[in-house]
Amino acid sequence: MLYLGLDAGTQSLTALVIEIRGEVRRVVFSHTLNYDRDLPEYGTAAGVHADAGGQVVTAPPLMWADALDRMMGVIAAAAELEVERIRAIAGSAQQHGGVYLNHRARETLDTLDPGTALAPQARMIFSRHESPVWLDASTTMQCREIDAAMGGASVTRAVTGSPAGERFTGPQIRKFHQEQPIAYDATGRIHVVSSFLASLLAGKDAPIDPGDGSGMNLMDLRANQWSAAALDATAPGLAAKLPAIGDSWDIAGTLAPYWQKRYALPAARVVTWSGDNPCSLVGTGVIRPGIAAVSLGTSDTVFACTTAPGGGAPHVFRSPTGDFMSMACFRNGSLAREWVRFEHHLDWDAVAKLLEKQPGNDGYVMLPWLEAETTPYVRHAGVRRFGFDRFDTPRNVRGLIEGQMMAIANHSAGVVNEPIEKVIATGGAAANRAILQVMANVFGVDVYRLDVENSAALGAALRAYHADRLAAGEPVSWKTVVSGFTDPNPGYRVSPNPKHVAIYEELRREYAVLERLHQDRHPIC
Ligand code: ADP
Ligand code: XUL
Repeated sequence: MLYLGLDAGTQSLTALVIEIRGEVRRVVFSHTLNYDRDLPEYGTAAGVHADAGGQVVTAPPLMWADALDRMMGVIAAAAELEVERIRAIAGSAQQHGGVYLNHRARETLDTLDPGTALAPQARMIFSRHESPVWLDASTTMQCREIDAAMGGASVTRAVTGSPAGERFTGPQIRKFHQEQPIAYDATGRIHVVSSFLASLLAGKDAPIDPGDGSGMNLMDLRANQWSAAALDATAPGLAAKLPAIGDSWDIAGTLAPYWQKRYALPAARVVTWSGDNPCSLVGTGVIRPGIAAVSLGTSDTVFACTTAPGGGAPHVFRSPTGDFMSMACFRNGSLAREWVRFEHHLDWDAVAKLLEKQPGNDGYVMLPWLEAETTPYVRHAGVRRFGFDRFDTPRNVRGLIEGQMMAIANHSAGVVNEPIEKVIATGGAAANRAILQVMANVFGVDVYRLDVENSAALGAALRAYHADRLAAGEPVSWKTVVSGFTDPNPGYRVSPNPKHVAIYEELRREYAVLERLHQDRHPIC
């Protein structure tokens, strides 16, 4: 049997097909479309449109639909794939982004013409042509209003799993309602990116899964239902605009006639999609407590599986396995690493050499907040340097990476909630062994990289397998689902250097103090 996992990331759409046949468990196909490179007509940079100040960050939802259409064409044409063996399709998408559909969208999507590409047909279905994405930081006022209406940030957090957050769908909906009330009224359905793409595949309104639903500030985390209080605090008439919440393993439908006819694809089951972080939890095999998964993508995230929603994590989501996942998200991930690399005219090998050369023990520290940061909450963007200036290339490189790793490690304590046994590293920058060495030294435990690079796409494919077997009346445990795909490869193990662990233990305390002192201040330089 073949299972297709799609991951609609910030910068690209990836498809990954796995084969599961008896003892055979392998990845048989993988392909990525990069929005900037492969869909240049949408004019995105790093997958988004940002305003000059970087506060308002959006992407055209039509681009995501178009990319999905092109990807299904690529899959159908792949000589190495027997597409008729695809049993089920599940997906993963960047979290938080809202897709606003008008009242005519349903009818348009029900009657798609397989003789024409999707984009020209879908052009008219949106009541908002630019979707705010998770990088948007323009809803501070709405967050305050929502928290106040809920009875305080701690109440919003207790109910929905997170305090009102700028990038979360609910505050973004509130801002849309306040600034464009007519367009809000013209909105018949508000999806998240994951449920929007699942709806396109299934040809009907797909549910939002609890994993991605908990990234909205709208869902009651314990009940897996919309919270009436959160909806009331957000915008009028919202309940009627939201799709249902379904289980992560629900079958949203069968691949719609458009796809079957246009690309000669089979009547595969379309499984409810989830967010990229919840999918990565499955794709990294982090299905039990005690393991920290660190994803070094556009943003950096650290997450862990927990059996109860408590703890000190900035965010608690539902996991697509039915448990909970705790998470912290760092906005200054790869974009900040790219910045220091360009600023100092380095390629990744040169960055790695600098990281290998100088251990961080001569008293310099950088708070790596090139952009306004989410963990900890930092409103005033700007890196803060202590003990060096902006011309010192080695210290800028080390300072940034070490600062990022120390922040991740310090904030992991509340996420994992128990001693960390090991770290699983994923995402684009996990390809850089020198960065993983700094991570191992800072955490003081072994860091593993997985064989499959896109853990969100793999997680989606594995979720397709799990849901398909469940629907067929032959349920498979999560342990069995992930086995053979997410076992850490010992060849990719990076072990800590005890001397550096001792240095970082002290530096981490210093970093935490500086972080507290400066998070509310303007940068000095
Ligand atoms: P996302 O899924 O969030 O779009 P990825 O996980 O694909 O992002 O990561 C993409 C990022 O990986 C790029 O922006 C780039 O900065 C980073 N990257 C790629 N190769 C390396 C490397 N060798 N060292 C450090 N970072 C790298
Ligand atoms: C998580 C978050 C990001 C996006 C990026 O809260 O904002 O990790 O999901 O894909």
